[in-house]
Amino acid sequence: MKFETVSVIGLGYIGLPTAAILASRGLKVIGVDVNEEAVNTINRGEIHIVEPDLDIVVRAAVTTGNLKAVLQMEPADAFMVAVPTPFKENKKPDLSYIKAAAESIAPVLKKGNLVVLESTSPVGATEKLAGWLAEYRPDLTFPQQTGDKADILVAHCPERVLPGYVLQELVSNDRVIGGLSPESSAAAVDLYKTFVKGECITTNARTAEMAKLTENSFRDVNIAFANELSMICEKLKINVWELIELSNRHPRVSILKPGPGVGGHCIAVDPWFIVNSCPEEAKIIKQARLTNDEKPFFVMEKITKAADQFKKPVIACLGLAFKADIDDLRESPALQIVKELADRNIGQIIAVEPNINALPKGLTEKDIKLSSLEMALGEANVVVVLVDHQEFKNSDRRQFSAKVVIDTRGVI
Ligand code: SAJ
Repeated sequence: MKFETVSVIGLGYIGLPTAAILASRGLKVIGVDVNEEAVNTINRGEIHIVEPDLDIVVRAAVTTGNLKAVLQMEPADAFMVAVPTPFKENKKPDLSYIKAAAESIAPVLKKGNLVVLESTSPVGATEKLAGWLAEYRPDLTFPQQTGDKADILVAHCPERVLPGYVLQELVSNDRVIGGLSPESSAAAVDLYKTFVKGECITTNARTAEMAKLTENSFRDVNIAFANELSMICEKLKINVWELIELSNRHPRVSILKPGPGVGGHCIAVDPWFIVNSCPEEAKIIKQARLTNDEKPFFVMEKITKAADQFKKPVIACLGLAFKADIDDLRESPALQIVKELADRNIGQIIAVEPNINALPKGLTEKDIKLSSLEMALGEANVVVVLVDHQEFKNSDRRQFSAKVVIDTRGVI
């Protein structure tokens, strides 16, 4: 199948890079977003998120006229849905953004169109999306009704890119493509082959949905193992970093790194989609989530105890991002720890985050200073390493001497 115009719905961390890459391959790309500021920024050839080299690709795509951002849906040959799929308070998946996307796509749908769901989704979400489209467009047929004879093709192709490496991974990663019909899978492969160098492997939509959730749950379970080890080692007075290094010398052991908890909007969220659909069966997956969510509190207790030794504790917290060398503070355990420390009122808190210029909302209201590494280390008596940013790894170790150091990332 040949595609000339592709609409990408949701111009965030996944949608915008995907739209820009498609445009760089000569396709006409219409990016749709509800955020007017984001739309205006993109149309100026600029970006509203941080991702290495994305600005260059977006500027080129806008300048050639192949990428434009709009607020209102327009007709296209294919629609790629890359909207958020968060969970609600009770950890149940919130599919309202997918439903809203279906509502906006439906009026412009034409026979022969392909709709691909890219958002990480609970099993059954692609069927739901197709169900909503069918409800809004009873004049068209869909794969769940007429299989390969359907007017509209629907598939799931979960994004799998690592923040910080999005542009490389978008092109090089293999893609799992799960159509609601074989025709839908084949059409989606044709679309992804325009920019993916990795293999495009086809399956059904439910397996594709579960594959993505499985990948992130696998990582979550393995990080939970490392985090549990770090808590065990604390009790047994063993250096967990040395322990892991030694154990990893075994040819079939490869333990991940403990940290202050698991952040980001993927690994801390997606396993709950499995737990929510199979609560009786998903025992390890659930426990891993609980263990990783407990880790920030374990770290807070350690810091509180360390601060207790000083009359006037000054606590330097190195890093606020959810992982190394990015500016993304979403669901960050480091941010959670810093916020909670300020609330506990245990001393002066100095935050060091080289990747941001100002403290985010939620921290500005609190008694927290944002400072350079040098200034913070000059003033602090307790130093907590929360993120393994390059700046911290490369710092002069002498600056840490005579301080109580709590290194959650094994940097120092
Ligand atoms: N972390 C550790 N120890 C480790 C590895 C990670 O504590 O050994 C922590 C990080 O510091 C961070 C969290 O886990 O707080 C998640 O970071 P990450 O680098 O493992 O993953 P994300 O969330 O940036 O991206 C993941 C990736 N999934 C997998 O590697 C299986 C990515 O490929 C997905 O596309 C992405 O989720 C997503 O969008 O779902």
